[in-house]
Amino acid sequence: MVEQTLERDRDYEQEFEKAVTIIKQYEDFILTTHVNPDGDGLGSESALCLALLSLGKKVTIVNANPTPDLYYFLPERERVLVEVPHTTKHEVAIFLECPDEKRSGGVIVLPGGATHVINIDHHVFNTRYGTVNLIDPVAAAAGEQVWDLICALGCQRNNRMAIGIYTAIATDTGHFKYAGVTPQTHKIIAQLLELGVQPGYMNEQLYERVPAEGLHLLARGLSQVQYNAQRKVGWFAITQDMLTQTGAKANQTENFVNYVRAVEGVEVAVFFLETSDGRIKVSLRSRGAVDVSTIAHQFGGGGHRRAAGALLSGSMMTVQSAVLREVESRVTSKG
Ligand SMILES: [Mn+2]
Repeated sequence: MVEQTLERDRDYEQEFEKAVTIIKQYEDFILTTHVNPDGDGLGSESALCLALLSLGKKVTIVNANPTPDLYYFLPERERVLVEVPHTTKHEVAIFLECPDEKRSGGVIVLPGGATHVINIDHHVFNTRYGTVNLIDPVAAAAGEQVWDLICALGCQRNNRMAIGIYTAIATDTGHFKYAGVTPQTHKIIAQLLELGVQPGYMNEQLYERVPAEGLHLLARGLSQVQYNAQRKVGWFAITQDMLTQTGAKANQTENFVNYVRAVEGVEVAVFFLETSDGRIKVSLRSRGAVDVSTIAHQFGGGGHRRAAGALLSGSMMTVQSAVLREVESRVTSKG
């Protein structure tokens, strides 16, 4: 199957200029990203916050969920508030990779939550809810778009900003391995290294601080991986009981699904996580032939062609059978 060609919005350049003008003009900013924030959202927030502060702006960061322990090395992370809904009005709201405004978890309510809304995203599905919309599915991470913006703002760039952008791009590309990586990705990374980012330090922060409990939980999960008859679909689940028994935290499971996609022959990997409120978080990874974002969409979630997810109500059994049935049918038809 031929993959769709991804393109930037046609008016991207104009919208980009508008964003730069607004940022230069206003003083009071609020930044947010999607629920269960990841390295791209948090790293972009960190870098953009530093850039805005360096221009003398006032910056508030509000997310729907706390920052996972993994990202505690990010500059300005102590500034992140977890407050839903956030009721203080700000002049400019910047949404980082929220395909629609609700993905922020209701942190900023639109319309009316801010005078200007800058929507920065690299997802294909985006409802263009901003007063300015920077939508670029060619970007490997929203961090690439944010770096362009920081450069255009003319502020003094530094190592602390570079750490956020490096984190954003590294985590969204599986450390520069995935299909979304472009020459532009590496050009940006080169600039970040010139600002003193140490790849060894970043690797240690991002991948070599795995808590022992997390490794134990992974071992438990992987011992229960199942495959469909053709071995093209692989999956496993982590329950609240398994978390309690191992002492691991739910946010330590972020990369678990990738171990299954790495199995030879597997087209789609699925990971099911029982959340503390009894819902099931589904993570989907594809090798590329199957577009898992459309599957996630069908279950109320979203994401990218190769990486997507959704949060479902229902028992582990019901959710597993519904999702796996859909995945199987797509793998068979290569849709
Ligand atoms: Mn992203």
